[in-house]
Amino acid sequence: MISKHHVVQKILKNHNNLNYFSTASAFAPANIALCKYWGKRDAELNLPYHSSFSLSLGKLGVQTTISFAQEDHDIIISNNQMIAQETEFAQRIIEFLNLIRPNKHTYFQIQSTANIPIAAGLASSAAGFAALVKACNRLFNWRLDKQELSILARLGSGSACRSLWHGFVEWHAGLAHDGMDSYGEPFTVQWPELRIAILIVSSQPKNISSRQAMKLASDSPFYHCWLTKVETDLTAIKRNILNQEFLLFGRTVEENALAMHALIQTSWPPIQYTLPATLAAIQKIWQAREQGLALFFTQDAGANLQLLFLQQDTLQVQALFPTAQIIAPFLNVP
Ligand code: 2P0
Repeated sequence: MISKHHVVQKILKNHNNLNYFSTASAFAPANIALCKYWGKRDAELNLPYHSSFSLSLGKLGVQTTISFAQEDHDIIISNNQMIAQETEFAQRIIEFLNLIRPNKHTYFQIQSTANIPIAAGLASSAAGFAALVKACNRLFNWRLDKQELSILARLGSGSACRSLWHGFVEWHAGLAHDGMDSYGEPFTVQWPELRIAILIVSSQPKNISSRQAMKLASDSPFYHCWLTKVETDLTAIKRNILNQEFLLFGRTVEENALAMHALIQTSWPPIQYTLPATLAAIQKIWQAREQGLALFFTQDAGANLQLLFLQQDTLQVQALFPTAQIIAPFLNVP
């Protein structure tokens, strides 16, 4: 098995220089998968069985500052709160810092602020690791390109490799054992009228992490069907974006989410992220669609939904879901 350390060494081989800055900051957007990543061929390197495709959330994401700590341990501060070392959150960051530490006596202070609704359970780890990798690139003056940064971010969290860009991003699964061909790539089509809304139906923490749940994925009797479906959906989603065919696009995205949840529900032990409140919202969406509203949803590994619609239907969506936070992912982003 190839280790994360091996991959980091390979990427940084010709990029080590001694001109460190004392502090560096970076922002990365959160991303919502439109064609989901579910199942790993290599759990150490977060290498997926299949490619996936996402939409970044514009200004919603994580801002991270990294500096050298005077203490003899790393200091992790998230949303102005010191995070205890033994928490899973801190451990995942420390494990990542271990990969890039110039020597074992160098420690860091990581200060991150997320402007994503915490309760949404949105992949803040994706934005967090992408922002951390970008900040490290500045701190150490590595001058890595975005593809290399995407690979480094993936080592922290799979979906983080898609958070290096705004807009649509495809994560190529790749075939190589060391994952050097598994990274994000922007799909550079703009869709300014597209809207995505975050609908929080429950702020309860989920009872199983996606990392844990994903380990069971290939035990589902439907895993091989999922692999076929993802391939078809990914091609269709890209075609629908190119043609700006919203009805076909929305349908494919929603089908893909439903298929992922069918997969999750048929793993063993079975997992259910959908709550009664999720189902009530889904039924409301389906009813509105029957009455002619072009509204679709996607659902990550959690109870909350993300709604997809076009600018022209904003008022109707607001009336149906007054608490949803609406994002225009292609407007006012650098
Ligand atoms: C995705 N999810 O494509 C899928 C869909 C959730 C549902 O990627 O173990 O935090 O760090 O590679 O990326 C969430 O899992 O998992 C995720 P790791 P990650 O966005």
